[in-house]
Amino acid sequence: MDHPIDSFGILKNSLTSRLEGSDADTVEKVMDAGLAALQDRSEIVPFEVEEHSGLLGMKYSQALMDGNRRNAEEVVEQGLDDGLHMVDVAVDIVQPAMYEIGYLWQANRITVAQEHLATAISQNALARAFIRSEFEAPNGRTALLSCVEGNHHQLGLRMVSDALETKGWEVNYLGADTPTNDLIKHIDKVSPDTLALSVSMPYQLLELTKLTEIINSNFAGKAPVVIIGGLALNTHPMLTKKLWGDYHFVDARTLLEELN
Ligand code: B12
Repeated sequence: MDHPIDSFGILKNSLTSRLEGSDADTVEKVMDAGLAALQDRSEIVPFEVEEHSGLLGMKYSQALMDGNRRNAEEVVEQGLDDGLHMVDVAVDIVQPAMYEIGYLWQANRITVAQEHLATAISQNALARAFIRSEFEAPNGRTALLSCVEGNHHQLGLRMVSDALETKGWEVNYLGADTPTNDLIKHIDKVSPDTLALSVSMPYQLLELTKLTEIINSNFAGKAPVVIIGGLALNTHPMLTKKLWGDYHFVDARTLLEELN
């Protein structure tokens, strides 16, 4: 993936070379302001980074910055030793650190390779937390979880899946970017009680719309309960008022607390 700063610079050169006089000046000023905002991290860090959970959160973040898997896993182990539930480790420690990785990538302060490494480290760390978890007895409920077609961000949905599994759900976790038609066939095949869909980028809401329309028409009367979540919905809360699903939850812990 290209850095937004590089892409923005290319866009600026391309636009200004095609324009003349005051049009070119205006576009140049607008693009320079955009570039300056991207370079100044204070302009682009919204609320989530402020929510680091204390020392463990900071240590975990540092371990990701350093690309140090062992340190990251030690932080997770420490959190569990201190009595944190796996979901708290995921939501309070791993998630904010991954958000921070996103801002650092956006600000061109870390490379795509470092971001990939941070994701891989977090996947391992979460797996360690999962195997140390206590699981409630099976509750007879089933969930099928998938990112919508085109969404490659699967770590958050994995947290949701793991959280449900600790509560006794039987989960069918498909991960990233399931083609809509195949997902429909799979819903038909496994008939889950609940379908959990993840959407990270605003444009992926189009695929969510298409998917939920097909579900409503294909499975009329016996459609699964649809739960939606992901960054696209969290950053545009006005979109979440049951436009697509039956429920929306902002993170894995809220889902556990509020889903009946
Ligand atoms: C890692 C990463 C990637 C990896 C993902 C790898 C993987 N295996 O998952 C890869 C390299 C694939 C990637 C690609 C891209 N990425 Co990216 N990526 C990230 C990053 C740094 C972390 C994602 C993550 O793991 N977050 C942590 C998880 C735990 O948080 P979460 O997803 O929000 O999940 C929680 C809640 O949202 C909720 N939730 C999520 N799903 C669901 C579902 C249900 C049912 C429920 C109830 C709740 C729920 O619960 C979760 C757990 O609590 C984010 C930064 C960020 N802010 O997230 C950028 C980010 C999302 N990416 C971004 C971009 C721009 C891209 C690309 C377009 C880059 C490019 N030019 O190619 C592509 C698009 C790929 C695609 N088509 O989807 C931007 C999006 C900006 C925007 N406009 O929205 C971000 C925000 C980075 C940034 N600051 O600019 N990316």
